[in-house]
Amino acid sequence: HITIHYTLYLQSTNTALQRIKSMFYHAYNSYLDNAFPYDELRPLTCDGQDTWGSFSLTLIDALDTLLILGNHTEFQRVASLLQDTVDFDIDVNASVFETNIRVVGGLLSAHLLAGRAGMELEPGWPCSGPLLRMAEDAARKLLPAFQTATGMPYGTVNLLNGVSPTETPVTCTAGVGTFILEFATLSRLTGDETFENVARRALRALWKTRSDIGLVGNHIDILSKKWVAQDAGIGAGVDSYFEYLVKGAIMLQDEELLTMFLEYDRAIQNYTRFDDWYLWVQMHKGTVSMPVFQSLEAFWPGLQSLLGNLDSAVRTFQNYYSVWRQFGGLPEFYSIPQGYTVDKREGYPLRPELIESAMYLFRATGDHTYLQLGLDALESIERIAKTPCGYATVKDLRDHQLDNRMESFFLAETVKYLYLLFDPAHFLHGGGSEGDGSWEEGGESGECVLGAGGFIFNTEAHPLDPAALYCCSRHAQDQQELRDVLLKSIALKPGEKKTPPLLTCPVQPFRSRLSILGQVFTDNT
Ligand code: DMJ
Repeated sequence: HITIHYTLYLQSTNTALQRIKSMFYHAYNSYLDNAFPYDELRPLTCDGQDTWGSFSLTLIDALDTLLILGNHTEFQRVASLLQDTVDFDIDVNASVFETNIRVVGGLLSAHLLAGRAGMELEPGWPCSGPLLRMAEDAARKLLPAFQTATGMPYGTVNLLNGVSPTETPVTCTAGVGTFILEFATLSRLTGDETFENVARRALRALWKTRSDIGLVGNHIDILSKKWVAQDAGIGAGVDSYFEYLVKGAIMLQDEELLTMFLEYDRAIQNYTRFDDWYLWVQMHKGTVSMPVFQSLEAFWPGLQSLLGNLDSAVRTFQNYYSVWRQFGGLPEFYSIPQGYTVDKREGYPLRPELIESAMYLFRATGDHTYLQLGLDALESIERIAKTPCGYATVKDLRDHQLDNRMESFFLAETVKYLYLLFDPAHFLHGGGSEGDGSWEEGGESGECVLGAGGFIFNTEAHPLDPAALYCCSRHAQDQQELRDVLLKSIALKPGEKKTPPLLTCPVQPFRSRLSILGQVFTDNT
């Protein structure tokens, strides 16, 4: 019985993986044929448009999905194409948040996966490389937004001229607190601490603005630190702030970030959770302001599972899945007391969050309910959203009207999480389906053991490798130690003794370290 069940299971997951690949290529090829170099495909008119900037956003966002689906040659082609065609020196007002999660995150992830894709790597990789330089280039364009008295960033920046003097100082909470993953990655790979520092400064400033009952609102004036929208919840405008506290804590092994999250979580559970739904409440009083479930909130069970809060994650997922079953998708807003959609928020722009949670929960529990959600999602998207030119935002889940838009997160996140849900042995889950196992060597003489510590997905589903961060920052630290030792040896005064630095596991070859640190064997350790 077990063998038959297992064989059937494998057959159905293989079929699902093939269907997901076809879904990806239907949209991807159509983007290339009809929309490139614009940011997005318009799936009803079969053409393209710039939306979040003018940087072929869909291609940057989809780049790592190509590799994850096993297409190394196309990954290599697109990685080179983007280097030749994308220019961030443009007079465009861009969202600091979206540019960070989609462009910086997408390029960082592609850079870190370039080794697996068989790209030719420059000697310093993963601590240097062309895609890393592009990511850094894009992130530098965002830095002027952080030059505020509070350290909290403006929401929009002109990529050529910096922040406009007329720019509004009102930013959403997620727009202040969703940088640490990409910016710490940049800093630790390149050795330039600026990025991580500005992200941390913004996080600490935001933390200080929480209410007496431990909640944050939805929009804040980053200059006066006044909360302009005081609804506290886990959805739109806030979501990825909490996500980055948890994932930042894991990726950077950072207790400060975890402490912040756990304190928020206590207040969230206390004031906003009812029957495993999460509502919106007034941030100072804790009184309910909106008894609504938003589709963006569906990332929460996945995040809870990362923290080990499985029971509550499973129950919340069931609530959200019941909404999916009711409509064949998640409406943007769902009124919990009425059990129905909210006026003007009936759409489903092919968002990934419920599928993302299903992926985490399937890994944590092995329960096939989560695969069933995956099949339901595949079926719905094929039936409701497919057009001859791609997949379209569902304008209204009640009558299946469509909008002429395919957001770049469809290929970056929705398709990727679906694929990873049905491939639990994928290398991103620590499995060995990609040939030689779950890790690879990198760095000078192959001292970096990459991928061995698992991957952290940024909020746009771009996987980041904590091992690479560790390896590059250790490499820089070791080089500094060597420089210090050399300088000290040169500058020794007569009679002064050399004091070797504390020994750490070397990142550079031991022999080169030994040639300078020969004295390590002469002391009594
Ligand atoms: C994506 O850009 C990211 O997941 C973001 O955190 C929220 N919105 C979309 C997907 O719904």
